[in-house]
Amino acid sequence: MEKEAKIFVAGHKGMVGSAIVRKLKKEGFNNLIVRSSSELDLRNQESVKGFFQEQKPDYVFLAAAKVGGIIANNSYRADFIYENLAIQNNVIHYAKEAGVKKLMFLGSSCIYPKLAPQPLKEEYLLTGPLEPTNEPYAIAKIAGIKMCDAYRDQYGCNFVSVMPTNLYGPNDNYDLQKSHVLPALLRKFHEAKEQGKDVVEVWGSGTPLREFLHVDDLADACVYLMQTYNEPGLVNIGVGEDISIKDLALLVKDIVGFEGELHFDATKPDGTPRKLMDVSKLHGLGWKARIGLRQGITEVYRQHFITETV
Ligand code: GFB
Repeated sequence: MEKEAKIFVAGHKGMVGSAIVRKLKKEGFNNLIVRSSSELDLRNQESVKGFFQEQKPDYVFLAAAKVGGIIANNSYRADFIYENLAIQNNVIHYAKEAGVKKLMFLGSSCIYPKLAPQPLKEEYLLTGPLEPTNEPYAIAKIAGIKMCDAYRDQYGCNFVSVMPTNLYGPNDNYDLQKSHVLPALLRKFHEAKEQGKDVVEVWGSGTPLREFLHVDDLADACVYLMQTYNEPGLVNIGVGEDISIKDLALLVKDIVGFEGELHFDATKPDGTPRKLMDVSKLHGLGWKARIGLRQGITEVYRQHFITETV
């Protein structure tokens, strides 16, 4: 990727897109194109067609998506499949029409079968049934991977797919009904501490295992792979270590300094029992995560809850 290349970061206001923009700027890429959803509705075919015809970007990071935690995925099932399919259909197709040199499609670890062997190797894609709570989102993301591969096969497009594990970092969503577990726990423990509460509710049994990657590490990996990786299929982006939701809750409790108890709410779903990425392909490509979980959570906690209130 040349420093003066015209790079479109789709979804630049989200946690992932904003981290990619920060990373690109830091690396000296200054010819970035960004559009808010009110300026360009990526679900609208005509708008996306017009945008690509006019702008003709050289590179595209497709980080725009409708995302959310386990309850949001399960409650807005139609929106998750429709909006994600619409966004990626439009962006991938018109990127090809505009002659984009390379496009990176970002998926998710939930594309793998619910009970796949662990750690999750890239070749486990489409080898078994999906986790029901996020099946519509996963199906859309699987379609995105297959679409990139089909455009590579038929039209010779250099479109690549990367699958990040569960992410956290600046610009996350802290809405307790829609967010992922980490921002939810930070908010719940912080508010419980502020309000002098004795108990914090943690959804599910606490036994599921999840892997967490700081979004700055993800952005670093994406920019690195955009410059070095040109293959069909997919590559996992993760840290290669996981933690139980109970231990994560205890870690967040400790970082926040909450002194009360945890209560596990069994009426809420656990989701997939485990989804640990196999990162040997990624390591073989020359990239490793750097930000440790305690360090990353501590930074995010300070940035979001401490800095903003002083
Ligand atoms: O992060 P999360 O919502 O999504 O939940 P998934 C992870 C685990 O944390 C589940 C538990 O077992 C939740 O029950 N959990 C405990 C909580 N307390 C809370 C809480 O207060 N809020 C939330 N949200 N969870 C999503 C998928 O799955 O992960 C998406 O639905 C996507 O499609 C994303 O793949 C990365 O890891 O289960």
